[in-house]
Parts: sequence; C-alpha cells; structure tokens
Amino acid sequence: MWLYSLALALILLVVSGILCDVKDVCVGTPGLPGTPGSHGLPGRDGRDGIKGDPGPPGFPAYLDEELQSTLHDLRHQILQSVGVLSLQGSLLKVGEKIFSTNGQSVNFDAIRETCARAGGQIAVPRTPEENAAIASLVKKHNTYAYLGLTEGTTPGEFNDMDRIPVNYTNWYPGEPRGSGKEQCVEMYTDGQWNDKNCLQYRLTVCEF
Ligand SMILES: [Ca+2]
Repeated sequence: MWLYSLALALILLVVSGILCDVKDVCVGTPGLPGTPGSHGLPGRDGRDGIKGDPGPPGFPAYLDEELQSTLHDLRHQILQSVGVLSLQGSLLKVGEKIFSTNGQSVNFDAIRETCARAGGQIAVPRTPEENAAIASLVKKHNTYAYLGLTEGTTPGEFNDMDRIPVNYTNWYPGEPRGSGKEQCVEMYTDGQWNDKNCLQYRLTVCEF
C-alpha cells in the first residue's frame, strides 16, 4: 500500500514539473511578472518652509548716478521735442496740459476715439487760459471744435467725460438752450461755447 502511495506522489511531482528531493524545500518555476499598478493620487502639499533671509538693501534713487543721468537726458529730449512741436504749431502747452489737433473735422464719437487711440482724451478747458489755447487752434483751422462735455440728466447741465459737472464755462450769451436736444458742446472761433447735437463735423482737439 505505501509503495502505491509513493508511486502516486512521484507521478504527481513529475506531472507538476517539480521534481526535488523530499527533504529540500521545493521551488516552482517563477511566474510571469504582473502588469504594473496604476499611479496613485498626488500627495498633499507640504507645510510652508521657514522664512528666507532678507535681501540686500537697495540704493535710494537719488544716489544712483546712472539713473539720474538717464532721467536728465530724457527730460532734455522731451523738452526739445515739445519745443519743436510747439514751434510748428502741432501742440500747445498750458501748465501741465498739452493740447493738440490733427486738423481733422469728424463727429463727436470719432474725436473721442481718435484722442483715446493717441493716449489722451477730447479737450476740456478748465480755465480761461486753457480755453484760449483751444480757441487758438480753432481759429487757426477756421472751424468749430467739439469739447469734451456732454449734457447730463438735468437739461442745461454739462459734465466732463467722467460725468462730473464742470466749474469753468464760457457759454455764448443765451446758450445753452438745446434743453436735452443738443447734448454736445462746440467752441466758436472766438472761444465761446454753444450746445449742439453730436453729429456735426468738428475739429479734433485732444488733451494730454
Ligand atoms: Ca445751442
């Protein structure tokens, strides 16, 4: 009977491809490697690191000679350019403001666009001096100009482009009398103002 069992065990070992000494640990043939696992989710953020050392101190601008020299040159060049353009009548400097015209007459919206594209805005005289400067451009081109003013919700009340009522005005006697129908303002060649509809062709005067 035991002989039969031994023979059976040997047959099983041979069939399974594992033939080894009974006393040893039996080792099977290695299996094929499994497919790699999918990547895990990203980990959480770590804690903040410790604060770094302060950077080296900078120089105050007034001590930086190279910067001062560059600024001096720039100022000189700007003044030269303004001088040349003033001489040619291309611009008028009044205090901190510069007025300029391209000589073109277009409607109010087109003037606003042109001035904005040039980096400025449609001219608004805030003082008699500024009004006189704009008037000199108007007179030179022998036409009328639109100013950067429009009628507010209250008829006869005119605001600047930020919708703020203006302090300085220079209305022609009897104006404004459009009463809601004339929402723009034109300047006559003598510098006086008249409220007018916004669709006329008027001189483009911008301020910078
Ligand atoms: Ca009018």
